[in-house]
Amino acid sequence: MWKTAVFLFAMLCVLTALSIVLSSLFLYPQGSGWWQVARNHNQTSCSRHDLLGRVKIPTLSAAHSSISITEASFGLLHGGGFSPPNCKSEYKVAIIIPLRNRESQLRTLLSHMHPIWKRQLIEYRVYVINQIDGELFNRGKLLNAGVSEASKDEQYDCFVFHDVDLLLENDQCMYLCDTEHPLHLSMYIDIFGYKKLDYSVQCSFNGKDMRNNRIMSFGGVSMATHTQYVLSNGYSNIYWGWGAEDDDFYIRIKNANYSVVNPYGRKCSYSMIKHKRDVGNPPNPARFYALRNAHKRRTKDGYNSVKYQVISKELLLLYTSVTVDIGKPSNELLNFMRNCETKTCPVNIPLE
Ligand code: UD2
Ligand code: MN
Repeated sequence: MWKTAVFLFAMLCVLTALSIVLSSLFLYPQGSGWWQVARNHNQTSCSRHDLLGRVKIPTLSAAHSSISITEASFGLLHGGGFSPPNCKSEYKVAIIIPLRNRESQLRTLLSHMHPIWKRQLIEYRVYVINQIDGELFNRGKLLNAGVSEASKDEQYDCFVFHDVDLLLENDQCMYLCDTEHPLHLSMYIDIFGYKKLDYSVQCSFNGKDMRNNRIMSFGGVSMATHTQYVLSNGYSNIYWGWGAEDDDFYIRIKNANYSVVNPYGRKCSYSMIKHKRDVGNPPNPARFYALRNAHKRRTKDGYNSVKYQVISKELLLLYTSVTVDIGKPSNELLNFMRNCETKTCPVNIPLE
């Protein structure tokens, strides 16, 4: 009796071993052992068969319907993150959205973009960086704070800097960084008649004219790897109010010896949600002066010097919400800005 039991047990062991060897030979042929199966499942690079090409831009009410919010949140991790279940994404991407008082646009953006990002099979998480009320808006400083806060959660190797009002029109425009160069995705926008934005021609970095009547903007949606961001020293912190912080970032990138690329061309076209200039974000009168001197400040003022306080951090269904106090411009800087508005800008711009 016990002999039969031992025999059956031995047979079971042999059969199990055999099935493991065979499955590792046929199912996982690249020399991987069965013990690596769980890991290898996730090591496969992602094939993006489910992309649709052009996508419909939602109306406001459609974007805010419970169907579209449910679709957007489906399969997301708490805090607005996603990891493709069957393959490995090339980068860990943090999508950073600077925000103040534009919650309705945020809902439209995320209900439109989450399904696209999921189809793109990228590993990502959305961080919304809210500036507390009251002072002049500062997009650059918020983005620096965003990179710093996201980096406390994970070792992200790719960062997207995303305006809240830009809706992508084609899901083949991939939100993946390039190790060689930073990317600018939002070069074709409906409100500019899809005229290609220009920043690369005749940009002189020694303080001469840099605009030459072109629609010049490096804002909207841009991307950098962690290394590119650190070597460029991120955004300048001194642009309070509207304008030029994006072009300053471009100058930093060029000074760090990178170019800017857009591998997807016109596929990366966007619709901008209609909006007026916000209260608390008037055009910064010192912006052109600051831009002309951007190359001089870039090592002292930027990601390496950003100061802010985290007021709260919440993991919500569609995003991680980080509210920060980024302070306000010093009296010296405010005086400088006033001078630029009324007279000419004084020579040295304060760095706080
Ligand atoms: C352009 C740039 C933008 C930025 C800005 C100058 C493009 C497509 N966009 O946008 O990236 O460089 O010029 O500063 O070139 N925001 C709030 N609340 C506010 C103010 C701003 O949430 O009170 C955020 C929001 O994410 C918004 C972004 O900042 O999308 C840029 O502000 P904007 O949309 O008013 O500026 P716009 O469209 O001229
Ligand atoms: Mn806008």
